Amino acid sequence: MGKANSKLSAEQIKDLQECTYFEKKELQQWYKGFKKDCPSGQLDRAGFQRIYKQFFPFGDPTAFAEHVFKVFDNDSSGTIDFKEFICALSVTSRGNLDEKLEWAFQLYDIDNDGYITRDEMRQIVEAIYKMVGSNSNVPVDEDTPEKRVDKIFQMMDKNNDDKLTLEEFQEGSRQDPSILQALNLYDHIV
Ligand SMILES: [Ca+2]
Ligand SMILES: [Ca+2]
Repeated sequence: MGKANSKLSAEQIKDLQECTYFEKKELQQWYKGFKKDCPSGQLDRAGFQRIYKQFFPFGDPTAFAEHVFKVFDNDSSGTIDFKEFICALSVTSRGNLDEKLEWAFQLYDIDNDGYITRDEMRQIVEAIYKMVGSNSNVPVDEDTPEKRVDKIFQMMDKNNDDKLTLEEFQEGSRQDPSILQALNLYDHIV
Protein backbone atom coordinates (compact mmCIF):
# COMPACT_ATOMS: atom_id res chain seq x y z
CA MET A 1 0.00 0.00 0.00
CA GLY A 2 2.88 2.35 0.83
CA LYS A 3 4.18 2.02 -2.70
CA ALA A 4 0.89 2.64 -4.43
CA ASN A 5 0.35 5.65 -2.18
CA SER A 6 3.55 7.45 -3.07
CA LYS A 7 2.47 8.12 -6.65
CA LEU A 8 -0.19 10.40 -8.01
CA SER A 9 -2.79 8.88 -10.34
CA ALA A 10 -3.20 10.16 -13.89
CA GLU A 11 -6.44 11.80 -12.81
CA GLN A 12 -4.80 13.58 -9.85
CA ILE A 13 -2.00 14.81 -12.11
CA LYS A 14 -4.46 16.22 -14.60
CA ASP A 15 -6.31 18.01 -11.83
CA LEU A 16 -3.09 19.46 -10.37
CA GLN A 17 -1.77 20.56 -13.74
CA GLU A 18 -4.88 22.67 -14.20
CA CYS A 19 -4.20 24.68 -11.05
CA THR A 20 -0.38 24.80 -10.95
CA TYR A 21 2.58 25.67 -13.16
CA PHE A 22 4.31 22.33 -12.47
CA GLU A 23 5.11 19.58 -14.96
CA LYS A 24 3.96 16.03 -14.43
CA LYS A 25 7.43 14.93 -13.35
CA GLU A 26 7.79 17.79 -10.88
CA LEU A 27 4.40 17.02 -9.38
CA GLN A 28 5.41 13.39 -8.82
CA GLN A 29 8.68 14.49 -7.20
CA TRP A 30 6.99 16.96 -4.86
CA TYR A 31 4.37 14.36 -4.00
CA LYS A 32 7.02 11.79 -3.15
CA GLY A 33 8.74 14.27 -0.83
CA PHE A 34 5.45 15.37 0.71
CA LYS A 35 4.42 11.79 1.48
CA LYS A 36 7.84 11.07 2.94
CA ASP A 37 7.54 13.99 5.37
CA CYS A 38 3.80 13.52 5.93
CA PRO A 39 2.92 9.86 5.48
CA SER A 40 -0.69 10.64 6.40
CA GLY A 41 -0.93 13.03 3.45
CA GLN A 42 -1.93 15.87 5.78
CA LEU A 43 0.52 18.47 7.05
CA ASP A 44 -0.61 19.79 10.42
CA ARG A 45 0.26 23.01 12.26
CA ALA A 46 3.02 21.39 14.32
CA GLY A 47 4.69 19.97 11.21
CA PHE A 48 4.45 23.30 9.45
CA GLN A 49 5.99 25.09 12.46
CA ARG A 50 8.87 22.60 12.46
CA ILE A 51 9.73 23.44 8.85
CA TYR A 52 9.97 27.15 9.70
CA LYS A 53 12.03 26.50 12.85
CA GLN A 54 14.65 24.71 10.76
CA PHE A 55 15.08 27.78 8.58
CA PHE A 56 14.92 30.43 11.29
CA PRO A 57 16.83 28.89 14.21
CA PHE A 58 17.73 32.30 15.71
CA GLY A 59 14.27 33.77 15.70
CA ASP A 60 10.78 32.73 16.68
CA PRO A 61 8.81 31.89 13.52
CA THR A 62 5.75 30.59 15.41
CA ALA A 63 3.44 33.53 14.69
CA PHE A 64 4.49 33.96 11.07
CA ALA A 65 4.18 30.24 10.34
CA GLU A 66 0.67 30.32 11.81
CA HIS A 67 -0.36 33.12 9.44
CA VAL A 68 1.14 31.34 6.43
CA PHE A 69 -0.48 28.08 7.49
CA LYS A 70 -3.90 29.72 7.28
CA VAL A 71 -3.27 30.83 3.70
CA PHE A 72 -2.06 27.37 2.67
CA ASP A 73 -5.03 25.71 4.36
CA ASN A 74 -7.44 26.90 1.72
CA ASP A 75 -10.50 25.03 3.04
CA SER A 76 -9.72 25.83 6.71
CA SER A 77 -9.76 22.14 7.60
CA GLY A 78 -6.85 22.52 10.04
CA THR A 79 -4.43 20.55 7.86
CA ILE A 80 -2.69 21.12 4.53
CA ASP A 81 -3.23 18.40 1.95
CA PHE A 82 -1.00 17.92 -1.07
CA LYS A 83 -3.20 19.94 -3.41
CA GLU A 84 -3.25 22.92 -1.04
CA PHE A 85 0.50 22.61 -0.57
CA ILE A 86 1.38 22.43 -4.25
CA CYS A 87 -1.06 25.18 -5.28
CA ALA A 88 0.47 27.60 -2.76
CA LEU A 89 3.95 26.57 -3.83
CA SER A 90 3.09 27.14 -7.47
CA VAL A 91 1.89 30.70 -6.82
CA THR A 92 4.72 31.70 -4.49
CA SER A 93 7.47 30.23 -6.66
CA ARG A 94 6.16 30.54 -10.23
CA GLY A 95 3.21 32.89 -10.16
CA ASN A 96 3.39 36.25 -11.89
CA LEU A 97 3.66 39.40 -9.79
CA ASP A 98 -0.11 39.89 -9.59
CA GLU A 99 -0.66 36.31 -8.45
CA LYS A 100 2.06 36.65 -5.83
CA LEU A 101 0.53 39.89 -4.60
CA GLU A 102 -2.92 38.32 -4.36
CA TRP A 103 -1.38 35.55 -2.31
CA ALA A 104 0.44 38.05 -0.06
CA PHE A 105 -2.81 40.02 0.31
CA GLN A 106 -4.47 36.92 1.76
CA LEU A 107 -1.61 36.64 4.22
CA TYR A 108 -2.00 40.23 5.43
CA ASP A 109 -5.82 40.19 5.38
CA ILE A 110 -5.95 38.07 8.50
CA ASP A 111 -9.74 38.08 9.00
CA ASN A 112 -10.31 37.62 5.28
CA ASP A 113 -12.78 40.50 4.90
CA GLY A 114 -11.18 41.95 1.77
CA TYR A 115 -9.28 44.76 3.51
CA ILE A 116 -5.91 44.99 5.23
CA THR A 117 -6.20 47.12 8.36
CA ARG A 118 -3.26 48.76 10.13
CA ASP A 119 -3.60 46.27 12.95
CA GLU A 120 -3.49 43.30 10.56
CA MET A 121 -0.40 44.64 8.83
CA ARG A 122 1.27 45.33 12.19
CA GLN A 123 0.65 41.73 13.25
CA ILE A 124 2.33 40.37 10.13
CA VAL A 125 5.24 42.81 10.27
CA GLU A 126 5.79 41.97 13.95
CA ALA A 127 5.68 38.26 13.13
CA ILE A 128 8.34 38.75 10.44
CA TYR A 129 10.58 40.72 12.83
CA LYS A 130 10.28 37.96 15.43
CA MET A 131 10.99 35.24 12.92
CA VAL A 132 14.07 36.87 11.48
CA GLY A 133 15.52 37.45 14.95
CA SER A 134 18.56 39.51 15.77
CA ASN A 135 21.31 37.09 14.75
CA SER A 136 20.10 36.51 11.26
CA ASN A 137 21.78 37.87 8.16
CA VAL A 138 18.41 38.75 6.64
CA PRO A 139 18.35 42.56 6.76
CA VAL A 140 15.53 44.20 8.68
CA ASP A 141 14.79 47.91 8.91
CA GLU A 142 15.86 49.71 12.04
CA ASP A 143 12.23 50.84 12.32
CA THR A 144 9.73 49.50 14.78
CA PRO A 145 6.80 47.55 13.29
CA GLU A 146 4.53 50.57 13.98
CA LYS A 147 6.79 52.92 12.01
CA ARG A 148 7.03 50.45 9.19
CA VAL A 149 3.22 50.12 9.03
CA ASP A 150 2.82 53.92 9.10
CA LYS A 151 5.23 54.19 6.19
CA ILE A 152 3.44 51.52 4.16
CA PHE A 153 0.00 53.06 4.78
CA GLN A 154 1.27 56.53 3.92
CA MET A 155 2.30 55.18 0.55
CA MET A 156 -0.50 52.70 -0.20
CA ASP A 157 -3.64 54.03 1.45
CA LYS A 158 -4.67 56.38 -1.33
CA ASN A 159 -8.08 57.37 0.08
CA ASN A 160 -6.88 57.52 3.71
CA ASP A 161 -9.55 55.25 5.16
CA ASP A 162 -6.99 53.24 7.17
CA LYS A 163 -7.54 50.05 5.23
CA LEU A 164 -6.05 48.69 2.03
CA THR A 165 -7.96 47.08 -0.81
CA LEU A 166 -6.30 44.52 -3.05
CA GLU A 167 -5.94 47.24 -5.72
CA GLU A 168 -4.20 49.65 -3.33
CA PHE A 169 -1.98 46.84 -2.09
CA GLN A 170 -1.01 45.74 -5.62
CA GLU A 171 -0.36 49.28 -6.80
CA GLY A 172 1.75 50.13 -3.74
CA SER A 173 3.74 46.89 -3.85
CA ARG A 174 4.73 47.51 -7.43
CA GLN A 175 6.26 50.78 -6.27
CA ASP A 176 7.99 49.28 -3.22
CA PRO A 177 9.02 45.67 -3.77
CA SER A 178 10.21 45.37 -0.16
CA ILE A 179 6.56 44.72 0.72
CA LEU A 180 7.11 41.31 -0.74
CA GLN A 181 9.70 40.62 1.92
CA ALA A 182 7.36 38.11 3.54
CA LEU A 183 7.14 36.17 0.32
CA ASN A 184 10.85 36.40 -0.31
CA LEU A 185 11.50 34.96 3.11
CA TYR A 186 9.15 32.20 2.21
CA ASP A 187 11.12 31.56 -0.97
CA HIS A 188 14.14 30.70 1.16
CA ILE A 189 12.15 27.81 2.55
CA VAL A 190 10.99 26.24 -0.69
CA1 LIG B 1 -7.00 21.94 4.25
CA1 LIG C 1 -9.04 42.36 7.03
